[in-house]
Amino acid sequence: MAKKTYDLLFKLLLIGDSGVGKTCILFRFSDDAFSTTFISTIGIDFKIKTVELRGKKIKLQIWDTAGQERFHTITTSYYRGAMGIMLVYDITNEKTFENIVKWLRNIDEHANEDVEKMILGNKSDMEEKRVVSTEKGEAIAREHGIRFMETSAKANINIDRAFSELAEAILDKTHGREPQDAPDRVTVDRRVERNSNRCC
Ligand SMILES: Nc1nc2c(ncn2[C@@H]2O[C@H](COP(=O)(O)OP(=O)(O)OP(=O)(O)O)[C@@H](O)[C@H]2O)c(=O)[nH]1
Ligand SMILES: [Mg+2]
Repeated sequence: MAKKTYDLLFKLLLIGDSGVGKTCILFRFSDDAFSTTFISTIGIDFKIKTVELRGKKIKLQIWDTAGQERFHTITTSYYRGAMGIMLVYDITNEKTFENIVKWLRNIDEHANEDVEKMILGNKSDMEEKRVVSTEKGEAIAREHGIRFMETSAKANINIDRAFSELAEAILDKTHGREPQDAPDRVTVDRRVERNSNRCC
């Protein structure tokens, strides 16, 4: 029998304007690395990292979307499967903060209703170039009842913490649920599900 290497699988999604640092946040979290070269994401990409929370091994499958408008159709098609979404803006770029409401609207339109959300104000290492205050970030998060954190992929500030908090919030919700694709137990479950869903 195949050995199960994790207890739960959580699917997370990173969204936000192009250039705010989504790929760098993910790269810091998964590989503990950072690059100053900006290579804009084409379409969508993902990375896997397993973390341990409250004695459970949780496999995080993290989808990194392209912020560029031209990929909007493909990226929004990934919202539905997400259990947690990180909305990222850049504290040195006002426009990316203003667009947070636009990204929130996208979530309302395309994601599951019970998706866990978190707003991240990234590039907090660039204090001298800051144009969005911490208070403004906190206020918009409070207004929408969402968690908030300022991060820096470059200086490795709050990156692990952000993913842990989001995963913990999902864990609180899904507590006790079985893994979705553990190789040693899906066969029977999937068949039952497929038969019961057949409608035509
Ligand atoms: N100073 C600083 N620069 C950062 C930080 N995070 C990312 N950057 C820089 O910002 C630029 C864009 O980062 P990306 O992670 O590629 O941005 P993105 O949000 O993935 O952009 P798209 O893929 O186009 O949506 C790069 O030049 C990074 O080096 C940070 O925390 N601090
Ligand atoms: Mg990217």
